[in-house]
Amino acid sequence: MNRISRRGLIAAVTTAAIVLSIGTSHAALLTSAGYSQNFDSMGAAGTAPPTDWAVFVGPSGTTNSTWNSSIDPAGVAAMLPAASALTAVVTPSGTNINGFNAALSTSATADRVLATSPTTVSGAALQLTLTNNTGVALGGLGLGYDTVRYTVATNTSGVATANELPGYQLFYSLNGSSWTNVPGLNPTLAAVPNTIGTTSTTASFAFFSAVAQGANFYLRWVDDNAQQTSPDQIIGLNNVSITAVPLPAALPLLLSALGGLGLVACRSRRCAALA
Ligand SMILES: [Ca+2]
Ligand SMILES: [Ca+2]
Ligand SMILES: [Ca+2]
Repeated sequence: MNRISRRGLIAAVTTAAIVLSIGTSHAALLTSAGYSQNFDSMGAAGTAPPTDWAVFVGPSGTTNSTWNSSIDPAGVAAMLPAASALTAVVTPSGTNINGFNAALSTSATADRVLATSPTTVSGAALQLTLTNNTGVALGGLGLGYDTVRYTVATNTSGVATANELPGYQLFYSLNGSSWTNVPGLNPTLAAVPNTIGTTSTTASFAFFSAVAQGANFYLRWVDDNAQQTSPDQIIGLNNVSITAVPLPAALPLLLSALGGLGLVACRSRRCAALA
């Protein structure tokens, strides 16, 4: 191969790599030491999320009334990569289907937050791709994250009206195509009120099936596009921390994980059995 054709090949490969990188994310490793992301590496002007993160949006044909009482997993599976870059701002406002790189506050502009304010379609999602690199099969996850509440949602008369589905609902996928909701993490208005502030969530959950060492899995924090307020209450994700719940040593850890879910399960008929 002569020098010119080699250069052409390198250019072609580079171009292909750039095309492939648009709208895709690269897996980060989940080790036994855990995973954390505070989004501060985006800086004040960054227009891309960290490489292991990506913004997804509902497909055309969906609307703000697609999800009014619940977010269906098939609808989450149908979401598509956002078409454009993040908007870097200090204080997010209005609607923005591609997501914001926002400051935590005007007095903490180095503390960056990945924020959403879905419009037009069913909603927006923040996706994290991880590879199980703990050396053992994974039975579940311990999770911590902050939901930053930037605005108070109001109706067309300017009266504060809570979104039908407040905050982010968490879904996970073990194959990148089908998605499972973690019902214990679906926010209530008490947990994510229609006020300005930050909600810190700490929980754990078990996967429906173990994740093998070396396998990828995916998390999506999904923000419904509310029907009755426009824009939605603008929210963002900050300070994500994830710990592995390994399968072999699983019993005590999984029991504690199930215990975390039990806080919610206790509202159901199984409460008596768990108590
Ligand atoms: Ca941050
Ligand atoms: Ca919303
Ligand atoms: Ca809705």
